[in-house]
Amino acid sequence: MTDSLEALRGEVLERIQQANSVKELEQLRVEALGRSGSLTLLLRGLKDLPAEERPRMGERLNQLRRELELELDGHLATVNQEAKAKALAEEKIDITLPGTRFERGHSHPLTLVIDEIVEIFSTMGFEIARGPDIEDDDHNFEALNIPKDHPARDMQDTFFVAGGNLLRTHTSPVQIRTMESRKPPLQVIVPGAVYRHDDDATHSPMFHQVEGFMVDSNIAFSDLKGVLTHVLRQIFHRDAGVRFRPSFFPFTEPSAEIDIQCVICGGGGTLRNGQVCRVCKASGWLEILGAGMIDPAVFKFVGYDPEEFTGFAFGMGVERIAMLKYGIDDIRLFFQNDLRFLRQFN
Ligand code: 2NM
Repeated sequence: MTDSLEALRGEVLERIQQANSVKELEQLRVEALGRSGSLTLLLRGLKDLPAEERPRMGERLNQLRRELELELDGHLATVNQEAKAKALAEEKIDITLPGTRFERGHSHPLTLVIDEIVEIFSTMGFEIARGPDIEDDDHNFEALNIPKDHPARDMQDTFFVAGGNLLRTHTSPVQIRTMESRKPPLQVIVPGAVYRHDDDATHSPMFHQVEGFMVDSNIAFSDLKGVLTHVLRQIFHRDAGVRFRPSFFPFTEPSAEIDIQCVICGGGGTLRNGQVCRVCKASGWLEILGAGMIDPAVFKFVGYDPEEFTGFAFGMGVERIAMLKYGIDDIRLFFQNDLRFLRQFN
């Protein structure tokens, strides 16, 4: 029995040393010290010994049980400690690492130009109005003195939607709605998206305008000239020449097209290398604005007395201005969302 005891002691102590998990150690405890464990079996064998040997052997077995329990507990603590240290090392957070950087966005180039134009007019006392992209025939055409057979009404230019409505082809219907609901004096600009059936390097089916008007009891063509000359010089940051040419719009009379001296060649029509300026086609001038004195027919539609009020109105294309300002030769770049293009405006 002494031999079995020593053999059991050696085996269990070795297995305790080799165990490296809580689970293994608990299993070992059951196998060695449990109710049907090896040590318990030896204890049961005591009754077969001669009576005088039993107390001594019993005492040795109890001693071994205490020794093994101590070893098990000790090793269990070591294994637990090691597991904890390992978890801590693996889960360590380095709070000195830099955080995830989120890229900061910025305004679209067209937004930059619209904001700039709006700011210039705001400084002169103009308010900003907005209206629906989907309009009716009355506000988009009829009120603006555009007759039923006018080429601007051609199916090829206008996008129609269900119910006889259409996508506004200019922001003028907002001017009409403003005049319908309010009385002069009024100084209003209307920035916004407009839609025309057109698609090439200089035309997009959706583009942006800033239109506006000023109506009061004594507005003259000289007011139009002064306001719009100032605005153009502000937009292009130049002491550039400004030129007014007679033109025609159904909604204004008289009407003008307004040019600014070419921002590329400076008005000379040729580049420094002697080649002709392709942007102004060697003319030295860029058409940038349409304007005129609001036609009495428009005033009658909105319920103003043309004998009491006069006013001027104007319209400009935002994309064209942005292309000239930034030297962009294809309008489609504004709508392709290519970050290599857009990031240049950060
Ligand atoms: C332009 C050119 C000339 C214009 C006219 C009006 C309204 F509604 F007051 F009659 N709004 N905008 C106008 C006049 C627009 O764009 C080239």
